[in-house]
Amino acid sequence: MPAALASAHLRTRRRVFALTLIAALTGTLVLATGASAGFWTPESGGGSANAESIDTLYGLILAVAAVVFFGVEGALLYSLIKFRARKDAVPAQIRGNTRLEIGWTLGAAGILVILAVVTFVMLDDIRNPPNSDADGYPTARIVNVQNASAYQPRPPNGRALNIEVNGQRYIWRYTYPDGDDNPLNNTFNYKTLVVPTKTTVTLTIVAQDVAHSWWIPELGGKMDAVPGHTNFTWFKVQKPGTFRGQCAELCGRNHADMLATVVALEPDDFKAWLENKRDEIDANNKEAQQRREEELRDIEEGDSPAEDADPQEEETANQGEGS
Ligand SMILES: [Cu+2]
Repeated sequence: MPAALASAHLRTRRRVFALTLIAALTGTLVLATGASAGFWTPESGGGSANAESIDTLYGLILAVAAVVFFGVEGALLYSLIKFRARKDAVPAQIRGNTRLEIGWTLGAAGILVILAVVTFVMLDDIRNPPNSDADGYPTARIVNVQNASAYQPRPPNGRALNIEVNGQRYIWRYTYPDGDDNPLNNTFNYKTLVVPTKTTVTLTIVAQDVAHSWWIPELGGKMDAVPGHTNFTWFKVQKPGTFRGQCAELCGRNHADMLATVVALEPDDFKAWLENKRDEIDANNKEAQQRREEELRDIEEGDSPAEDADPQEEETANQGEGS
């Protein structure tokens, strides 16, 4: 019976194809979680209202989309099976159904309008930072950034810890405010952004060489760091913790090394860390100054400069890992 054999063979091949397809889809879904954020929705968990709102909004839209998807696919599968072709059966000849057509057009439009309204309501929490908690780190009024071409969102009381994030190949530099107008004597750190909890942290994002992108998934969306342009974002962490991210814009050969970490400390611990960092930088500057003076003296006395007097050393001495 060659015909029966051939059909059995075809069935086996179809089954293998279906199983391979399912395995491939499952594999893609499982592997994708390792490469991106959470399984179904964006990451959150730092307690920052912007990240939480993005996550909630995403979950909401996913739920509505799931209801629509399973509804449509269910009706489709039901119809396919119930009304499948049968020998000698002539199906009912139906042309259009005005009520049904108006119904699903209005239904779809209604769903979109509701989603749009909910999105705009929640956008407020995503864009605009709240005030710091009463027991947060003491903050100052945000002053206007000169030449900024975008509006910097502020908390209702106008006060936040405003830190400058500077993207440079292939490291992030963070500059902390110190209340005076001279940015050259500010405390700074590389790689790790240490912040206080319960405090609204606003970020002024700039780039020094090429375009980078600041992204800590658990603390909200990405923000481009573009040379000659200032961008803004913010977050507010409720509990101490470590949040990891990376530059999200291909910026050159070592782009993959451009990691970013945010470490949130209790306000008192943050204060101690900041003072410690300040002292460390002062000590390094003093040492560098001393070395420069020694070199100068050597030159004046006619000796050649010491061999270990590397002018770059001062710079690298300050680029500690921090925290
Ligand atoms: Cu980069």
